[in-house]
Amino acid sequence: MKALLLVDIQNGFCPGGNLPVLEGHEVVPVANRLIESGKYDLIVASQDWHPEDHGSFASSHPDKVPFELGTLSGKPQMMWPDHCVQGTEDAELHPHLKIEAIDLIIQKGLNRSVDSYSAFRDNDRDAHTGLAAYLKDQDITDLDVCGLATDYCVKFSALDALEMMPGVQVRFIEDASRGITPDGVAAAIDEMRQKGIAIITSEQAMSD
Ligand code: VGL
Ligand code: ZN
Repeated sequence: MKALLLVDIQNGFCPGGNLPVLEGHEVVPVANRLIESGKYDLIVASQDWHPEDHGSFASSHPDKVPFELGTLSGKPQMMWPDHCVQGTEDAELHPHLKIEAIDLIIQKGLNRSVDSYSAFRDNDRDAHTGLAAYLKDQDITDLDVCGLATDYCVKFSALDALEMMPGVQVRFIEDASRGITPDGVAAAIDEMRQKGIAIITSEQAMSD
């Protein structure tokens, strides 16, 4: 059984959003082709879903500006611009994404005192979203991961998939993903490959 995990394809991470990823919207048509390919038994999407005073926001810290390193609950934390606040347009999945084909949406980042890049668990590896148990329950043997942003939520989701679901083949779909910085993307791809995640194109994903 094969599943596709679409990570954070939200307005907030596309041009015009509050934490825009360069060309972020370009993943949408690719994701739609994957969805419509008929190759997947299950399609899951994650949604960054923060309270307005989330501790990862620079605005929650009097002396911090966005993209500066700070701390959250005593641990190093990148300070982000306010983004994907619950109930705002910024937090909505991209309007052109084939949302009706998505079987499950996992919301994350709700707890203001810890960030949650991965769709599987928070950055402290403490609270689980239930996604790993759900995918195991559905007898998923193969998981393809893509979306936004490659160097944060996509990478952490793919690595957690590998770690939390031993035996599941995990692949990263490069052209269905975009990242925040070029260096970050290169390092993320290296790390994923090194840890056993196959780096593939959407063509490959749809051909086998
Ligand atoms: C993300 C930074 C903060 C992501 C989410 O979806 O990659 N990055 N929150
Ligand atoms: Zn976030």
